[in-house]
Amino acid sequence: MLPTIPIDLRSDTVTRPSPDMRRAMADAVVGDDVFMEDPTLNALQRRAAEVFDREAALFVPSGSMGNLTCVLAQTRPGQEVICETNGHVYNYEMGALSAVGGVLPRVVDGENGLLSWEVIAKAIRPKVYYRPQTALICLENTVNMAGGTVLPTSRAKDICDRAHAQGIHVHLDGARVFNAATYLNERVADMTRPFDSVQFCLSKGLGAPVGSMIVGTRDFIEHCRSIRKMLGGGMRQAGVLAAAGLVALEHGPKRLQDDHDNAKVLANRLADIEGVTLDPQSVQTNIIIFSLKDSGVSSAELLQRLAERKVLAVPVDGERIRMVTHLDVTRQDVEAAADVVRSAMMR
Ligand code: TLP
Repeated sequence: MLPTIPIDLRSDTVTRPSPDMRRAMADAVVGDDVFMEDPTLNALQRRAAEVFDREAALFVPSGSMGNLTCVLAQTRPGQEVICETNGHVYNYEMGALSAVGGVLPRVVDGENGLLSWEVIAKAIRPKVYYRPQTALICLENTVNMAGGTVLPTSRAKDICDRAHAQGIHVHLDGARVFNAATYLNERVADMTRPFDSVQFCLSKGLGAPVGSMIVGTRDFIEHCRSIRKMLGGGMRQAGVLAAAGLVALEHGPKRLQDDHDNAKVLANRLADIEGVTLDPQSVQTNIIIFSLKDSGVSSAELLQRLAERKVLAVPVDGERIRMVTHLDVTRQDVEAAADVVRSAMMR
């Protein structure tokens, strides 16, 4: 039987606020956050700092603005930022690094999206006065376009320690860092301690409608507050959003294992379909990327057929498709979605 309402596997950004979250938003006590007088927003920022064991945190409207704010706070025009070839900050943020920050992205290939010090070290510029200087390394955890792969904490620490020894800062695009923490069964505070700055999203797996957080030292966050204002991200009665963020931060992480389990079920079923290339073992969190290479079907064609049958996903390129599980997708949904892919592959 075909699904009657769309099963939306395009992203974990598509979730809708739960009734509890909506109630918290409606009841939120608010004030003007440019005056730093929104009690609910201040509570969210205190809570995020506490969860990450940091001095301070700042609410930003999006993950992209969070990343850009952290880059601007730690670089000068003409300097370089090392990031992975398929990294979000390089590929999906409108080139803001260069367009707004005037910095040069220096992209290097990771293994399954994961960088190591050996790879990074080769890209670090010599300290010669006429060469652009490496100011920042940007890591991602989980790695979205590698299929939600997880960066081991020991590797992250190694990179941070060695970068710091050379005076280079390290930023974590932790849009889905709670998914990584769930996979590793570690605390986000322990996983992210060595980073100079961390951005994480409330509006992905955690289920809030809007918003990301930056965490760091008090001085760093005060600097980021000015940059956020410069970028147009100073908000007024943002407590209505922060109320949703508080619910997301308290309850969101506890249920991410369900999304990972559903992704595994989906991956196992997809891997069984003729024409689909996918190693289900490679699926660690809530993102699945499968290939249609050699199947004779392009990703655009299959996506069209899926949409006609009420299953939504996104292309990675001409032959690869991404599916993401989230709180608005059930076990029955992923089973149904796999059946739909099977029939759509036949035409
Ligand atoms: N990712 C979105 C798309 O932009 C691709 C998605 O559907 O996965 N870092 C990472 C690792 C992300 O995956 C995203 C969003 C962001 C940053 C940006 O967050 P927003 O969309 O809030 O600006």
